[in-house]
Amino acid sequence: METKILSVLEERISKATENLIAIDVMEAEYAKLLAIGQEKNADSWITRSQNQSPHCKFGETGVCCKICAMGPCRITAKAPKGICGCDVHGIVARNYLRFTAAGSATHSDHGREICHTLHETAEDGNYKIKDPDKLIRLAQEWGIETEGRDIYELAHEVAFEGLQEYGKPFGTLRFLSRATKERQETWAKLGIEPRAIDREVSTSQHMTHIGCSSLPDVLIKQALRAGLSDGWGGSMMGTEFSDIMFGTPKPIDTEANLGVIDKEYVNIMVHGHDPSLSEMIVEHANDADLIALAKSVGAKGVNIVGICCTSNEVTMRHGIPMAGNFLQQENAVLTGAMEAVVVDVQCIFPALGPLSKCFHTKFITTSVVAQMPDAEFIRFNAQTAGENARNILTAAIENFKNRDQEAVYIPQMKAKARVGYSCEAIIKQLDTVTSSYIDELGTWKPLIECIESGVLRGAVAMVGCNNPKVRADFAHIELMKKLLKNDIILVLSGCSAQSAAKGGLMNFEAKDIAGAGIKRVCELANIPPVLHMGSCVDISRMMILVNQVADQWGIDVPQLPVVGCAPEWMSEKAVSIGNYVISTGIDTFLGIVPYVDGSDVVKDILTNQARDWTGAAFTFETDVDKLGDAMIQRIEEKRLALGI
Ligand code: XCC
Ligand code: SF4
Repeated sequence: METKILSVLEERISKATENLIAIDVMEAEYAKLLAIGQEKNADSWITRSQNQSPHCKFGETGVCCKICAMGPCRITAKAPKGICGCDVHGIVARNYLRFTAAGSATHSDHGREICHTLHETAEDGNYKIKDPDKLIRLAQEWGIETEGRDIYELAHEVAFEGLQEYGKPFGTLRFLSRATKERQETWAKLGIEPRAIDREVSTSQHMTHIGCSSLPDVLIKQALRAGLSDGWGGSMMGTEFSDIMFGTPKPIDTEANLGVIDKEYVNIMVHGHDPSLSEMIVEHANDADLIALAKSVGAKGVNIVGICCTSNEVTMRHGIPMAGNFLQQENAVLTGAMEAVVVDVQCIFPALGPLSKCFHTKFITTSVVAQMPDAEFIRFNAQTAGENARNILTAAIENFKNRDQEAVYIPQMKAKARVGYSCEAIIKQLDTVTSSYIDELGTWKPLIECIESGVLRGAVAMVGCNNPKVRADFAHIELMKKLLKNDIILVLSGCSAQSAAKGGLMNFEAKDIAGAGIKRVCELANIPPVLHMGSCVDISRMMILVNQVADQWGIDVPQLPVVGCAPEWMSEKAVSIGNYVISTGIDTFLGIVPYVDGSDVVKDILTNQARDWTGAAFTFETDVDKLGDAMIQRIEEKRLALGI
């Protein structure tokens, strides 16, 4: 009897998962690509990561200090203090703060570049204003006169004011006023309201210099502050100003996984984070003369595909297909069908240059911030952007004839995905399904009602990278499936979003693997069960979402049945994000433990004491199943506390 039920169930599941691509299917394809690479003497992250194992224990637990030249000092039972007398808690906390500050600086510098691009916009320039309404709303929010003004003059003033946020001598960040009153008061009371963005990074460096702070709680509070200056400062500006220039994302269909690379076309992979370059490439990819050139070399046209957050940016706005996420970057080259890899900043393997040399692929770097060996450097800047993009496209197209078409191997796997869920787009989608709020268009009330009634148990914001320490994409996809089955809706960004897209979870049909509640919501609202909210800087969208929801619900953010999760994270940026997410009052679950294991005090602050400060804390759990259970349990605890 039992077996019969089981087989019926299994049949149902296998039918439902027809549209999903299983991880072992993906892995079998990657293995084929790896073998192709080995024949060409290419190395890969898999072999390099084996060579690096086991990792240095001192580094891994955070107990090695090389902040001054008396060191490096490594803390052991025999040597419990550094030469200056700093104990293990001070060392671990200082390392943690520096790690955070680097992440905050990286996101924020990306945001600053976007401000500069906004400052370059012109009626007849390379960059224009695509969402003037959003620009006007933001200008009004900042108290800038909008009446009767030229849109570009206004854009330049807003960009200038944005740039001021990086170094203003007095006051705190403008965007803090977007948080709930309770959040603002909590930050003020704790003394972690971020001042100018660069100031928080500099102060973090200052505090960790030899002879400054070594009290762990003081250092971790500064890490929260530096994180907040990213999430509610640099990243938020990156998101808002990108929307103003390139358009605020709305739902759009696309495809994901290596099968989006097309043998008949000139393939160009855009990779990195800053959309200024990729936007230009997408804009010119269909120029008539370039298409003619592509045809003249025997290709059907030009096919742009994305990797990492650059991919998220262009897929959200143009439906450009996603070739994959962080640990997929080498695979895309290994297909042998990539004419050019064009990169901007962040998360680009320096391995791509040497790897490209094993094929006909051109590896083109474009930013002074990210220069690497075996690359062609085409310096990209806002004034010459159109011309730069056309030169890059031309070089890629001309390279098509050098491809060894016989040796090409493109795994034929790709999944459909619907992407483009900015806050504006989600609200609009909710408006279309409910008539009872017709006079309250633009509210989160339908969503609140779904959660309050228990149709949706809660939400998880799943974000972050891949990490060779764990099976690539496995934690992302398994957790998503588990949460969906439990009627917990997902909002995604970064490489987590690409995991979902590659596996088919951003397809509308994926609702069939979800619980009855989510399934109903998906059908009513015509949305997939996991919503792509964008790149990593776009986690700022999630911060706005939860604060507006809390505000309209009339409760505080830490009370919401919502948690954050980065199951496979690896970058400094991810830790900066974690800090601002817990500071915003959202419990955050990490599947990889940061370098803090060496200090029980620091670990306790992050996983425990932080909750007394901000209403939220970290949970570190490397077992995927337990991580999922812990999130579900936390969400249910929050529901119970709310009496819903
Ligand atoms: Fe990088 Fe943003 Fe991580 Fe992906 S998720 S590996 S940081 S691309 Ni942000
Ligand atoms: Fe050693 Fe102190 Fe210098 Fe760190 S700051 S390297 S613990 S002496």
